[in-house]
Amino acid sequence: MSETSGIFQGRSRRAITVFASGVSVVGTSFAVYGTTREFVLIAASRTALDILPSSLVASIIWNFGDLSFSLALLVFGIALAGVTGAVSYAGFRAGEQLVEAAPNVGGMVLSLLAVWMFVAATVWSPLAAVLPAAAGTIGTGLAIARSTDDAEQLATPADRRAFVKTLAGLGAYNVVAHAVGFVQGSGSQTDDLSTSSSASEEGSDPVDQRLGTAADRSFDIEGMTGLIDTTDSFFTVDINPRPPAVEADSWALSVTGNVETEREFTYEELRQRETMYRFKTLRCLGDPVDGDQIGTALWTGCSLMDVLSEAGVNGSHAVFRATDDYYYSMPVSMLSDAMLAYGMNERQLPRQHGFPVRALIPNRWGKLNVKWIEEIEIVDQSESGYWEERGWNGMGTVNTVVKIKTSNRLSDGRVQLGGHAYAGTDGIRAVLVSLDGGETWDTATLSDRLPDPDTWRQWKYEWQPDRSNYTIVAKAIDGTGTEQTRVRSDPLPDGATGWSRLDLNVQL
Ligand SMILES: Nc1nc2c(c(=O)[nH]1)N[C@H]1C(S)=C(S)[C@@H](COP(=O)(O)O)O[C@H]1N2
Ligand SMILES: [Mo]
Repeated sequence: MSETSGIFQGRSRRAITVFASGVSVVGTSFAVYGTTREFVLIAASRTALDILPSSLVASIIWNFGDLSFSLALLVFGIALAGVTGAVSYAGFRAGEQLVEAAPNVGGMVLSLLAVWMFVAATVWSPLAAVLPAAAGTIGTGLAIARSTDDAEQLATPADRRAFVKTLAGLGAYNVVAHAVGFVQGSGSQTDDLSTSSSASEEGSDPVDQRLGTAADRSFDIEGMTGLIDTTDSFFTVDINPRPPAVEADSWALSVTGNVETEREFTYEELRQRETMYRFKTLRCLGDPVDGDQIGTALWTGCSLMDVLSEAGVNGSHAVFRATDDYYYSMPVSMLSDAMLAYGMNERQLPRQHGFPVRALIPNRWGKLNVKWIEEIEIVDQSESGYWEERGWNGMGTVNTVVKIKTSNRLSDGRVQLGGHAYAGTDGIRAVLVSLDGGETWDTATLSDRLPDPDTWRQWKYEWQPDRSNYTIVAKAIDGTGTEQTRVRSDPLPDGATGWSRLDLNVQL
């Protein structure tokens, strides 16, 4: 045996075979995800998230942002490839033993069965497991069946070449499978909202009109959005590694439980109802004082309470359930001004924000705005919610916050600070800025209010610097005249509080 062929022998060859076949299982599951709606990696990650300590999970989701989530997925993916590959390999070897007359056939059959059972149990769907199991088995089979008598050795150079070819083939297959998965997954619903509405005349579209108003009232400050986030700049908080893909045509919202008559509302039925347009800010309970998990959009939809009233509400609480098993229970009294949204800015609600329909609950934390909503069950007592089960509170109204988003040097030498401030439906009356760590205060300039109450305002503050170090502090006074508390607290469990600070160095 030559030195260089060592990695194709014994244990390392087995490891390579296991991994190559496992990657094929995961890759194939990803490729068919658009059709099956089940992806073994997502299913397995969800199970892992349920098993891992919730404090750890919460800190992954809240603190580390998108990048760590992708990294976690990659780690899970590699582990899962190892496990499924091992299942296939073990199945194959057992099958060989069992069917001595035709070891390759026995191996293939048992490997197929083993991987299929494993994947089917993970995604909880027998059909979605078929192709991934077949791909894994073929991978294992090709890599093993080529060798001569000795299962662990590749005796001749020809054997080794064949093994390398098999690996190259599996590699190429996986590039294609993953590409198919990405292409299918990125197909989001970005239809123009107005296409199905009657107002199509230039400038008369109610969404365009409102967005025009918002643009007029926005400050144009470098380094920050105006009063409205674009759909792409809007933050996302999602318990899933990838947002669920729901088909509007086969979707319906069921209203069940303690109602006069249980009802189902199709997507089209909801869109036919009287249209409601609302500017609304969302902020995640996990958003730190200086975080970015806050955003504002114009939402289009219909009144949630009208829909519930048609079913006839008898109970005191509503449990919102979503496709991804996320759920929240809220008192019905909290819903009087709530909305079922199917549009975000000028488009249909995008997939990552809850397509086809999400709930919007004024004045509350982002977590109550359930996405991919499927069912509203009316019950007689309060139940819990997804984050409550994981140590969070925050069923009350949002905390007041000032974001110091950007600092710029203007052409005349002045320094410009800019940001947003939000206090739920109370609104923002004033933002005060201190340049000396809170000794003295001055009022910032506020953008005009958006037409709807549950929205943020922009603020800006400009001055000619005369020293190079500034300790900036910013605080808000809400619409009721209440000054924001200076007491600092972390987001967990009640949402962050406290004034915003920024140490600023200015070149003189
Ligand atoms: N079904 C479902 N709804 C959900 C979530 C989720 O993970 N699944 N996340 C919630 C949380 S914690 C927040 S802050 C908001 C974020 O909404 P966005 O992603 O549209 O910004 O959605 C809420 N609704
Ligand atoms: Mo959130």
